[in-house]
Amino acid sequence: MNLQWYPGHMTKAIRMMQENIKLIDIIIEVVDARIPASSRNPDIDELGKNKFRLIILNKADLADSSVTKQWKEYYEKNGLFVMEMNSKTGNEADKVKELVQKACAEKIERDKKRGIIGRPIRAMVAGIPNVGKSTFINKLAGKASAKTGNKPGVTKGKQWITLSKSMQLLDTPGILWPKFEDQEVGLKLALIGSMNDENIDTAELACELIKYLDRFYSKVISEKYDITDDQLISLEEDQYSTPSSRVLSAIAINRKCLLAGGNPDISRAASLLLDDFRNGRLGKISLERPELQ
Ligand SMILES: Nc1nc2c(ncn2[C@@H]2O[C@H](COP(=O)(O)OP(=O)(O)O)[C@@H](O)[C@H]2O)c(=O)[nH]1
Ligand SMILES: [Mg+2]
Repeated sequence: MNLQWYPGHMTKAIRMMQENIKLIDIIIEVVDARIPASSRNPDIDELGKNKFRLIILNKADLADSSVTKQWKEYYEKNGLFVMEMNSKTGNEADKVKELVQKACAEKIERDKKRGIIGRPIRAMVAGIPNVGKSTFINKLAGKASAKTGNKPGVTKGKQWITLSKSMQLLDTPGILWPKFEDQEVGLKLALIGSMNDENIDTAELACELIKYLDRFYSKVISEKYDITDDQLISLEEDQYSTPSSRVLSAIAINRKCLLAGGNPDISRAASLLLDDFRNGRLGKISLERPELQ
């Protein structure tokens, strides 16, 4: 998928959001639990300032659960309702519906005082591309009622999905765009695979991942690819190498990613590492922590 956004798309997306926000009580904002800050757009705070709010820390199955817990506490401190979730294989739809009712308790109470009973809560899902909005909607609806895939889906007209007698969901999610101005944000979106790898130097990206993992998950790479300290020391003979490029060389050698002359194929090793990370084969890893925000 291509995450290039142009001013025209952004304006159109904002207009759509503004239009749809008028119709709803609560915004359910889906973010990627591995990078909750980078997969959010702070404009949502302005757009949804008069709405109830629920943040879904989605793809929690791929994130470090202790860090996800910290994120939950962090956003709750900021007055938001928060839930971690695995929309793909999890079974948490009822819990979401319960939390929506809880988040909207004030409105339900207000309605009651005015003699309005049983008016359903209307919700809209929003988030940047690829965080799992469609998968989440499908899970909530209990059938394949929203398009999933790696491209933001386009649905014509407004359709409501009735989730229960007390909740309706707009079937078209609001599309937000990432904050590309920030290099770190772009890097993290690339790491989780939300940007097209075509225009990215994968070896450089893999080196960034290695540096981060070395800091927070120090044994993960050496254990996964059987790299020993002795092997890394022997690779120091290459005077142009850096600590992370030596790790990439070691991955290439140990996984037999070799060029015709027998030298390590760094770019293949980089792709292998990124692929293993993105598919959870390095374990549950979070790339952002609230204390570093
Ligand atoms: N592991 C995991 N993958 C997920 C989860 N939710 C969605 N996905 C995957 O993420 C990709 C993007 O999902 P999609 O719903 O199309 O994202 P959208 O662009 O926000 O609508 C798809 O390959 C989904 O299968 C989740 O909770 N866990
Ligand atoms: Mg979608």
